[in-house]
This record gives sequence, structure tokens and C-alpha cells, in this order.
Amino acid sequence: MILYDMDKAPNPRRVRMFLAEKGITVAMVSIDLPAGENLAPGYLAINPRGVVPTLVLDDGTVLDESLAICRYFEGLQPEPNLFGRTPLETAQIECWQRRMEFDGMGSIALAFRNSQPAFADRAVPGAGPATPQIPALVERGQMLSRHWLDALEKRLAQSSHVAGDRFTVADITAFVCVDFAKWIGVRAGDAHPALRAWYAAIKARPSASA
Ligand SMILES: N[C@@H](CCC(=O)N[C@@H](CS)C(=O)NCC(=O)O)C(=O)O
Repeated sequence: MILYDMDKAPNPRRVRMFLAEKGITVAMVSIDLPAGENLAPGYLAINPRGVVPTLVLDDGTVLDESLAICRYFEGLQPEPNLFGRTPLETAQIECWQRRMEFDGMGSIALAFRNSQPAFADRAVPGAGPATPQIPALVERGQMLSRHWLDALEKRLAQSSHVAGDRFTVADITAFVCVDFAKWIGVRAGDAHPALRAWYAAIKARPSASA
């Protein structure tokens, strides 16, 4: 199998971190997003959406969503468990994972994609229709990202990890988003002591540098 990757992009980083936590090694091919390699015919033949990460299995099956790829590996290798053991825990982890993805990643991406000159006419990632940037969405994305960061602080003041008392996929998404938020100038500060302590603990894990 081959994992199509890009070292600086947040979504592929989630998958690399997940694999590192599992101790799974996969052959990787790096796609040069700044050079537009994801929109070139060669890559579009693999993933017509033109996004990374993409996992191609040995039989040619394509998985092109970060969390779907992580779930596939969780099924192949259940330990260490990162998606939940009981119906309730699995549902709770799903809640927090989604909150990190939609409230965090979604808001940060809104500000990032609508502000960078490199994304003029490509405010939505991938090979979809031309999408002009809307400057007002930068401010909205930053405001929502700050709100997400404050909500994460409240959560981590009550809970050692994002979804409960142990490390899960929700921590991976949250950690990657905290780093991604720096790209739009949104950072944890003095008002986020619990978040900063959690961040330091996650950063100390070997998977954080995957
Ligand atoms: N929902 C997808 C999002 C994938 C995505 O947006 N990937 C970005 C990199 S983080 C990308 O491929 N961007 C291509 C572009 O900028 O056109 C996932 O979680 O895998």
C-alpha cells in the first residue's frame, strides 16, 4: 500500500501521527502541494479530488479521508486503541474528534484558505470548481478559531485529555489543529494554562514529530 502525503499539511500529519502511535510503517509518497502536484493529471488519476492524504491499497482500493484511513488501520491493528473500546467511549471520542475537526480545523482552514495569496481562486482545497477568496471570512475564521481554542481550554481544565482520561484520536486532531492555528496567528496564551500543559505533554510523545 502507498500513503500519499505532504509533510507540512495538517491532515496528512494526523495520519502520520496516528500511524506512529500504532507503530505502523507504510510506504509514503510526498505530493508537492505548493507546486500544484495534487492537481496534475498523474495525481488526479489516483485521487480525482486532488487532496492528501490518500491511501491506496495493494488491490487498488482508494481511501481519501484522514479519519477513514485512521479507522482502517485501527481495524487492522486494534492496539493501542485510539477510537474507543465500549459503545459509549467510542461515541464520546467521536464527539470530541468531530468538534476538533469541524470547530477547530474548519475554522482555521476558513481563515487560512481565504487569506493566502497562493490560494486565490482556490479557497477550498482540491480539484473542485474555482472558489474566489472572501476576505470577510478571514476575520470570521479567526474569531471562530479563538472561540474553539477557548472551548478547548475549558475542556482540558476538566479532563486530562480531549475525549477523557487517556490519549485518543481526538488528541491527535486537536494537537495538529493547535499547530495549524499558528498559521493564522491564533495561539494559546496566558488564558490557556490547561491547554498549554496538555500541548507540552502531547508534544513530548514521539508521534508528535512524525
Ligand atoms: N477532509 C479531508 C481534507 C483533506 C485536505 O483538505 N487536505 C489538504 C491538505 S491538509 C489538501 O490536500 N489540500 C490540497 C490543496 O490545497 O488544493 C481529510 O481529512 O483528509
